[in-house]
Amino acid sequence: MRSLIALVLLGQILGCTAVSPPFIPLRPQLLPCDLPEVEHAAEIAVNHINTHTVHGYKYVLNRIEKAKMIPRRPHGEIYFLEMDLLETRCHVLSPVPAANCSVRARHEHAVEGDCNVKLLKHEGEFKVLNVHCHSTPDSAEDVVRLCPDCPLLLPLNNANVVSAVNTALAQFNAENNSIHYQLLEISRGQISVLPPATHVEFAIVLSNCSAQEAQDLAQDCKPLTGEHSQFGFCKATVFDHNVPTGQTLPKDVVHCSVYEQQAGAFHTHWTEHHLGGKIISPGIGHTVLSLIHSHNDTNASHESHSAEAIVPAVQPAVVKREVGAAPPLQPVLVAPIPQLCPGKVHFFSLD
Ligand SMILES: *[C@@H]1O[C@H](CO)[C@@H](O)[C@H](O)[C@H]1NC(C)=O
Ligand SMILES: *[C@@H]1O[C@H](CO)[C@@H](O)[C@H](O)[C@H]1NC(C)=O
Ligand SMILES: *[C@@H]1O[C@H](CO)[C@@H](O)[C@H](O)[C@H]1NC(C)=O
Ligand SMILES: *[C@@H]1O[C@H](CO)[C@@H](O)[C@H](O)[C@H]1NC(C)=O
Ligand SMILES: CC(=O)N[C@H]1CO[C@H](CO)[C@@H](O)[C@@H]1O
Repeated sequence: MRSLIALVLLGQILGCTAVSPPFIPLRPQLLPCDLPEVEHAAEIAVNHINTHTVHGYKYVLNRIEKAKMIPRRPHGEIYFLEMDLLETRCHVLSPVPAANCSVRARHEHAVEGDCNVKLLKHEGEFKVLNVHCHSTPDSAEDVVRLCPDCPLLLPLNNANVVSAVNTALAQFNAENNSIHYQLLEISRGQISVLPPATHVEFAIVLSNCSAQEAQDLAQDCKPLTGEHSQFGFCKATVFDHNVPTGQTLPKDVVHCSVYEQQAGAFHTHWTEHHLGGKIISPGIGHTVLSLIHSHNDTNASHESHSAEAIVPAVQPAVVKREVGAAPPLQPVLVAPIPQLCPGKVHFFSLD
């Protein structure tokens, strides 16, 4: 199989494809992961992922694991990429572009996203056809090895996490009696032992109630939608005063950023997604909110599926070439395959 791929690659290098008989099926071609073209495709894919994710954080490209391309009939090419992403500190609601967001450090319990992406390149433009991602936190062992006292991620429905979020949100709301925010999503939760505290991050949405109205009839308060909608994101540290530490604990720290409305953003769907019952508590039992699972574009079905039959398609083509006497090809068949992938690590490796 490896030598077959080598031959296919060599064919490309020598420009043999130009003289390929027309009946040879379209073959996939492995691409070097650091090829500018592949990196460009990955950039488009990551941007797509960030703009279509409704939970958690924006991600940035860490490494391209594998890349291949198949010509598409009648024109264009289909690219398949396997990529590793890393979670940034920017919530998906934040208007800050992912490129400007800092990557979460390993000692904060980093989270990796693994994505398989399919793109169409046509007339020089890449278009994402399909994305499949899942996100996983770094192992607890890795975090502890790097930083024995660093807090680990907890399930998002952990009782301490939920309680800390409620305390923090109440404090934020108490600072402004005229308006009232509701919880949209708990995005992260960690507990530290010294000092005894719960560290949380959560997204909020402006409701139609004042603080007073919220106290009187909380169940009647609903998130404002459409042009009145307003989202924010909070980070808080809530100390556990019940744990005897022999020292006075500081005041709880709550910091929220309320975002300006973003033109053209998909956020109108946000409230529905989170509070309209379409997505049922994504955090239950999980330490991280999952990255988008899939996105599909029905227009993608135009592509030729026969092109994906990798092994059988190559076999007869190789025989044909050998019989067809292309002498310069022979010695190179035994040459080692150059290490094309994975590509460079942009931040740090979680392997
Ligand atoms: C993002 O970074 C670029 C380049 O450093 C800068 O020009 C731009 O203003 C930044 N944008 C935001 C929203 O921070
Ligand atoms: C309270 O909310 C109003 C309306 O958004 C705002 O104008 C005001 O600055 C806020 N006050 C504080 C103390 O946050
Ligand atoms: C908020 O909206 C809900 C649903 O539209 C409504 O029942 C409730 O009375 C509103 N609350 C206030 C204080 O306007
Ligand atoms: C599919 O293609 C049609 C016609 O080109 C276009 O109008 C439509 O917006 C496309 N759908 C998607 C999801 O891109
Ligand atoms: C697997 C999957 O998500 N399929 C969906 C692709 O998109 C079409 C149209 O938007 C849906 O009907 C499918 O369920």
